[in-house]
Amino acid sequence: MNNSRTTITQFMIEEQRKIGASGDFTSLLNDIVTACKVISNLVNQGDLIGVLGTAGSENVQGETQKKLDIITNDVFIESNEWAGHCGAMASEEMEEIYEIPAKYPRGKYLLVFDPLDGSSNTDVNVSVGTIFSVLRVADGVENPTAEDFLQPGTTQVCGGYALYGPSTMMVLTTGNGVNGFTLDQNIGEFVLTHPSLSIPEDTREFAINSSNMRHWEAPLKRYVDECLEGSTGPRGEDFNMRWIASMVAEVHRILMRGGIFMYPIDEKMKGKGTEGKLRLMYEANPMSFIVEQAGGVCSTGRERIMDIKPKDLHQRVPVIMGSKNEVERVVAYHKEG
Ligand code: AFP
Repeated sequence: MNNSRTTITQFMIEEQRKIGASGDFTSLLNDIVTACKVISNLVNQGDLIGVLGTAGSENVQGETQKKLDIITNDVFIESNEWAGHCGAMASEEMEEIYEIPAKYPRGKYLLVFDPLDGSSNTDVNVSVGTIFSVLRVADGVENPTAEDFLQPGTTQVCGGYALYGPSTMMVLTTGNGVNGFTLDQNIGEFVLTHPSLSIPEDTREFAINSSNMRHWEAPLKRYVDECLEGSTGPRGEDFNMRWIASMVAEVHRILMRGGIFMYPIDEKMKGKGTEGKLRLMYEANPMSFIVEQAGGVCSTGRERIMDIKPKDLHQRVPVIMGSKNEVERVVAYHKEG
């Protein structure tokens, strides 16, 4: 039993003191934390409160929305619109940005979120999560537009996720390392349990949806083929494979014990004119910020994810992230062609 507890609020206030910040960001984070606690509770109650199943609508990505996609999106907005910290919000579930209603003050941060990533897993009771990213409103902008959100990942003030698994956890970075907090259900607070997370540089575990293998580009096929050949192939070692279809759970595993996660571009996507499956602003950028801060590497195979200047709020990108030496190997295979 751990009696010396640092709550997420205490942790953030102490960080804020070190850099002499105003407290605005800490207050925003508090509202995000509240939203994630509400979502954790909804996900946990599931069918007891009738929130599972599809809503009968599609989101901007053309994906069937779950009831929980819509409910959790509303929870995030309601928790973050009133306090005067946000200038505007953007969600994977909404085509347009969310403007802060005129009755509330507008703040200096832009909040970007995927309220329930991996939501197709909710009906089968597998871990899901919330992903969020905080950007700054540019100086002099009073009424942010979608254009103001189109900043590369390197400008993020914070990247974080909440994981709704056997425990509810929150993992975040503000550019000074990565820390993990576990929700203590008895006191209703996230408590620091995983300080200064770091991803091992080497791994023998990879995660990819290999049902898409026949559509992959040659460098990706080569990498996965070599892993599958194991001790009898060029790598000379056996590899393990995982696929949860829930990016938050996947990235969390990599933070805990290393690994490489890949959702690469494939011929099928190219045919449809997209550049990948995962969304740059809602998934790839915040996760890249976390993974890089923990010593990992994140790339599309051709460029660093956080260097991409977004062209569109809902842009998709190929994602290869995790343990440094494996991601660098995949990038090297892309260079060789
Ligand atoms: P959903 O939110 O629609 O379940 O998508 C989850 C996700 O964006 C990401 O979390 C997974 O890694 C990936 O998609 C799974 O994709 P596949 O179903 O194609 O394997």
